[in-house]
Amino acid sequence: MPSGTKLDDLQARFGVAGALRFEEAGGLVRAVVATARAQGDVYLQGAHVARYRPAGQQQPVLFVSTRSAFAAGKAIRGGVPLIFPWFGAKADNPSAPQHGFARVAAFDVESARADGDGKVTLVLRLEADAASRRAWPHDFVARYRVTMGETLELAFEVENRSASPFAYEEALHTYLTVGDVRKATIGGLAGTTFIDKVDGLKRKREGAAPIQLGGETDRVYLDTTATCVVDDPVLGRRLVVDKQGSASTVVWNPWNEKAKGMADFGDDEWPRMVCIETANAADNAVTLPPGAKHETSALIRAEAR
Ligand code: TA6
Repeated sequence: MPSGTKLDDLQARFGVAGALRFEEAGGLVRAVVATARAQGDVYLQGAHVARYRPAGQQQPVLFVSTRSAFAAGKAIRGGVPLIFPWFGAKADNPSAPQHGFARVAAFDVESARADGDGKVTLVLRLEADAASRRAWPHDFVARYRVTMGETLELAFEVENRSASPFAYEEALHTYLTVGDVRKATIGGLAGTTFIDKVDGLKRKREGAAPIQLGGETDRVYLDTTATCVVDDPVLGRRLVVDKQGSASTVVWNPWNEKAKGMADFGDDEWPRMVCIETANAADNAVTLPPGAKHETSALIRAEAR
């Protein structure tokens, strides 16, 4: 439970009247963006962007389950979980938490600013500590820049503070809201090789047509820098995910059976979401020499069809 002083201190140092405030919700601290351009929430736990709705959009761009936990040590089911430093199961330790530790780690606020036209930028920071070193024996500093305005810009930078190189995986694990995933199509991945996690990790090649999901889908598309476009005829909009510094894109929907097995996901919520994840995973893991930095960013926007 954050102490009042922590909130008071954050508000005093980083709050911006009419644009950015800090509050406590469910024992977690969140930054709340509220401007003429956008509304959104960023939890300090996991630097988790849990809400984003630009002005003019009736429906939020990001999906969050109504069953999600908002509690210390629990990842929020939706928004943009920040996956680092491994994706999925940890290769050398199956008992390690899936998707690394960053998404439940306590980030600090490094800076915050609001510019004249309703855009808010928050920079959150995570440094290696004894706990992270036990899970992953490397020294790093991670900085996550979240910019909310007409678009949502997420930029995750990792710096190697160790004396030797290290390799890591990462993903901006973005849950997008769609009217009905069975009617939406995903463009941008034609001809791309992917690892099919619902078919024995087989490597397959995507066809030429825009992707339309027809069942549980869990694919890691490799060696792709492409912009993905989710065309949503039900909500009458397209969601565009541009990216830099990312060579993998993950597409995921649990579908009905898998959804039933997820305590923090409503049985009937799966048609309203699709994950388009800006990642570096599997063959595309990042190797950083000592002192080097790598930034992975996604620029997400909604546009009329
Ligand atoms: O990115 C897709 C995926 O790796 C799926 O395999 C599924 O596990 C999803 O992430 C959600 O993982 P989580 O640990 O948040 O339940």
